[in-house]
Amino acid sequence: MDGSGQVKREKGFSTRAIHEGYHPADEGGALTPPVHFTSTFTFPDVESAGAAFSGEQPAHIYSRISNPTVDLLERRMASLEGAEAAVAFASGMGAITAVFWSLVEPGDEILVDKTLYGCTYAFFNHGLAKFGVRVSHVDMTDEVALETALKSRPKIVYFETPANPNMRIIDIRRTATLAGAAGARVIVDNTYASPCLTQPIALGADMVVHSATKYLGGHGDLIGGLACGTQEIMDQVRFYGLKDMTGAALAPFNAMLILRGLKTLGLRMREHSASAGIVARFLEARPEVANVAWPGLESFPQYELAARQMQLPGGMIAFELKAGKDAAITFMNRLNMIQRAVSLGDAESLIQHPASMTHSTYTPEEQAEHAITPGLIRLSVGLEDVEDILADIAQALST
Ligand code: 7XF
Repeated sequence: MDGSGQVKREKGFSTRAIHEGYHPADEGGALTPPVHFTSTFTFPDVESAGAAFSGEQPAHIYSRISNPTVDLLERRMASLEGAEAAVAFASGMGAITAVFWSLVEPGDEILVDKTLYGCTYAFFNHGLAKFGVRVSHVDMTDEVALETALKSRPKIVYFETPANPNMRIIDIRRTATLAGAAGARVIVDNTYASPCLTQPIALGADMVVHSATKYLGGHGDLIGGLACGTQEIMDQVRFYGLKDMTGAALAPFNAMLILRGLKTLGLRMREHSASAGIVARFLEARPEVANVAWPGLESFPQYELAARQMQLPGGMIAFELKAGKDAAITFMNRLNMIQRAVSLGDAESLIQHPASMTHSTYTPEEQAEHAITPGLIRLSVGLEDVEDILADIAQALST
């Protein structure tokens, strides 16, 4: 309670996405935060520079390590993910690689889900594995298989939910409980859901990573990444993973664009979800379509888990045509408005073929093993009028 007898509560998600961490009065009344275009920071004397370098006196030193504009984005994202701290990166892969270089050593085992974004899969299996880290894959939707895999006591448990590209949902609370009991840290790639729809840390995860290129930025005009977690781990990730191992620092201009994107994240996710629901139901009713994976469909195998774990089902759909891969490619080539492109979460609807595009880092045998089917189509439902999205799909299916 405060003096007025009101119960104090944390401000809402969109309010924090707009205001968190910034006070116009500190910047001459400027409504929007200034962008600090600077590579380095000056010191009045060498002694204070030394105190900053030793960590005795916190200060910005050099923009590969920290920058006031990037710092504001990090504070805002930490708030939205319910984390103590966050670190921003030049890309989602920058975030993922810096986190792993910071936390694993040769001989460690990491346990990762069956389906991962193609470059994450390549980093684990071709990158980390080369440096003596054991990478084990398990289907984390299968509790028995997960419990068995945890018996070898991996250091880290890592998954995406919904998974790119096939929309499998992992139960964060259950996985975090089992992993925690086995002494593993849990890291969730929250790119598909965004913190607006899923809050992994509140469900027991230790860390969250993002490709900010997607819903967080939201406008297809930048590449960026974020990691969120405890202050202690984020310090390690910043002062080792970012500073020394990857150098994948986010530019202040891109931090400003992501800050601008975050202001409308709630608004956009509600619209993406609403339109995706209409598109998913339309696809499901079409005779040419074999199956549709969208977490809000009653036919979705993990419908109840998704309803429990996600505020809304989101804007991503995966589907297959009855006539298979060649028909899928012909269908995609016939689209007029919906753009054939990788990436997702933009205002423009984007469609792509995971087997030959985002997930071509898997061999065909690996794709078969990891539930990435040859005819799978991935659609990121944009913010255009939904009637126009439906009309484009209808003409491409039927001509
Ligand atoms: O380094 P990026 O900002 O592109 O982010 C990497 C990344 C990390 N996690 C997930 C779940 C992702 O989807 C991505 C990037 N995926 C894009 C896509 O699936 O279309 C990349 C285009 S190849």
